[in-house]
Amino acid sequence: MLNALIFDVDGTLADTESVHLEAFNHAFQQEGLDWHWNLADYTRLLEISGGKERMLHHWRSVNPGILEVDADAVRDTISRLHEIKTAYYENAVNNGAVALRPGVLALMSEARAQGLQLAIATTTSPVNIAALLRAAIGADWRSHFLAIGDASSAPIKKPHPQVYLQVLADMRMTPEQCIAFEDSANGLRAALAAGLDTIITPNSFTAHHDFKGALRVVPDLTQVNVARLKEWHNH
Ligand code: XBP
Ligand code: MG
Repeated sequence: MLNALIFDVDGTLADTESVHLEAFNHAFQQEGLDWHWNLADYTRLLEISGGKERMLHHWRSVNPGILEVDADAVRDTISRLHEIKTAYYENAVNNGAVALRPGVLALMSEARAQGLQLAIATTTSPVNIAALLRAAIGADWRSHFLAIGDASSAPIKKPHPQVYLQVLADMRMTPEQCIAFEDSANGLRAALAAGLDTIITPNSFTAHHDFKGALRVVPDLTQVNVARLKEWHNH
């Protein structure tokens, strides 16, 4: 029985990562750091879920002993960089920098009309979800979702299944009642580890990832409807 659809955010609901990349580079420049991530850097760095974790991974790669020198100062700097980055990203999204991927809104509307619940399971920050969905759905966006798991509620990032397990518990549902939608190998591994059938919609940052175990890999959600999801899910 299919009762709920659980959506990842970045790369799945919308192609947000190029704006995240711009926001990270803005923060580095603001703080006077000589870091600048290009597309190839960022495609590789996206293998680390979570903006703070990603920046710390980069810092340790360019300065291996940095945490041994002054861990508190490093964490303070990462937090400050992430605040600057998130403010820039939120402003860019509020100014229309990102649209939902094709088919997303139609599938969400059809699912709700047929009595299915919607949920979100992401490693991004809560403000980023609100900015994206307020612009795409409207001020009442939060009422469309029965549960939301994000970086603030699930600090252990994908591929750990924590955020999916939390959302399933919040919805009081079993994995068998749900389908997850993801764009990346980390996201797929997290959803599979939570026991979820997973539909993958790759993007330019993740097209090369290994999607073994996905229920389906489709270019986008324009050809996906509730009837087809139920057919795939029940086999
Ligand atoms: C993708 C991520 C996030 C974003 C950046 O999240 O890993 O870290 O890249 O957002 P999703 P933050 O699970 O939605 O694909 O800087 O807020 O982490
Ligand atoms: Mg994603």
